[in-house]
Amino acid sequence: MDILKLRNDFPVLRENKELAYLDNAAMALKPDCVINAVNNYYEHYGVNVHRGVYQLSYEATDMYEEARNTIASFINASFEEVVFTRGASQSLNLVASSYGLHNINPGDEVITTELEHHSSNMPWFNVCKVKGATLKYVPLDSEGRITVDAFKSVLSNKTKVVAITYVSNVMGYVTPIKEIIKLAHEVGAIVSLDGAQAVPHMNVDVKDLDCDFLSFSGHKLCGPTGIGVLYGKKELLDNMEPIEFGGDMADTVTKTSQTYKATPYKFEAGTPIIAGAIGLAEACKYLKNIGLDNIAKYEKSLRDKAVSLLKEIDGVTIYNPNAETGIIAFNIDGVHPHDAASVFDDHKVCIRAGHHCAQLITAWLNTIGTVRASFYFYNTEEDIKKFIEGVKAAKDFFSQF
Ligand code: 7TS
Repeated sequence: MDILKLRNDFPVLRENKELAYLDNAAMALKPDCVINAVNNYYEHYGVNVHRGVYQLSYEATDMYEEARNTIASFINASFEEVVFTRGASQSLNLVASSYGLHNINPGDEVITTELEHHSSNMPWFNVCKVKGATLKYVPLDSEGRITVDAFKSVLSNKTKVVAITYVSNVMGYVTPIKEIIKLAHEVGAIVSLDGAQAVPHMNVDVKDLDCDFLSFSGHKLCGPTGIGVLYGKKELLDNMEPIEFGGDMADTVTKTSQTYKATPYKFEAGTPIIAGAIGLAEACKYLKNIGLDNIAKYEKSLRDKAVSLLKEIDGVTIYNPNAETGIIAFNIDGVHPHDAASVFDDHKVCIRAGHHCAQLITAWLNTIGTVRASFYFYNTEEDIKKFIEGVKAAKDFFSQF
């Protein structure tokens, strides 16, 4: 990987040479090829898909459906198994509202964890409340990890759904998901996997994992905002009810009946997110070209270097020193995470502070929030240097008070 060459693909990095962008878990920057693909659609097409009976619309439809093909192959799914959504949150909610509300009954159990982003656990809290089911949490180990043994301790033949993250957006831990999926299937449960922090950073193969659903957002993998994916096994999607109704998803509508198009279209009511899908497909090609294994390895090496430098600074608590991905959660002792973040901003370091929409793990860590630095493939050792200088500056500044 030629990092400096890759960095040159990103207008924001070209225009802000001083910037250390370390908020990649919130959103990844966009390379030229993605911006150009979106612009190309608006500039040369800008028409609706599926409905138009004219050449421009046929071509736009081809581009949109070809995007679905590219994204399907990126995660080793079939074309019909890729539903376009607004993002991971909408995908995760779709599973809960469509599968959950129709398949969960009083007395059933749903398993989730304290490592979830709110978009993963909250929809199932709601399903359990509405349906009289029980939400169970996998006890985390002393490092805050999900282990297979701990998962077994809450799994039972009452378990119907496992709603779980692949990679935590606060701790950066990779869940031992293959074993968990296998165990869940043995008791007849399905697994809704939150891949928002996994798909941009590692090879994810839905067939190999055998997950039932996988949700992720385009914007975290160098794609546009407003586009996401719900992967679902075809036989599950075929048997699920749509939760939004209207244009494009309808088949036949009379005053007394309505039927829907086949999967995936029955879940895509209204004018689709055409430019978003085209941009996301371009992002998938771009990442594939770099190689997801290369990306994972490089990010791990960056975080290991940053953690070892961070450990040398007294008065810093690192919550996930042994994580396997590019996320570091920490606090400067006695400094509110938001106060720390403002000093980082003065040093042109973009990081995130707070609960990161994951209040359960924040409570588990017994803190009000954390400072989070998150790396991507375009980060450099220079960024780490700026980051460490930021930590030292924040520590020095607040030690005056
Ligand atoms: N799941 C995980 C694991 C996430 O990290 C996020 C977003 C979502 C779901 C929701 O994705 P969205 O695109 O629908 O918003 N996480 C973060 C974050 O950590 N900081 O900002 C957004």
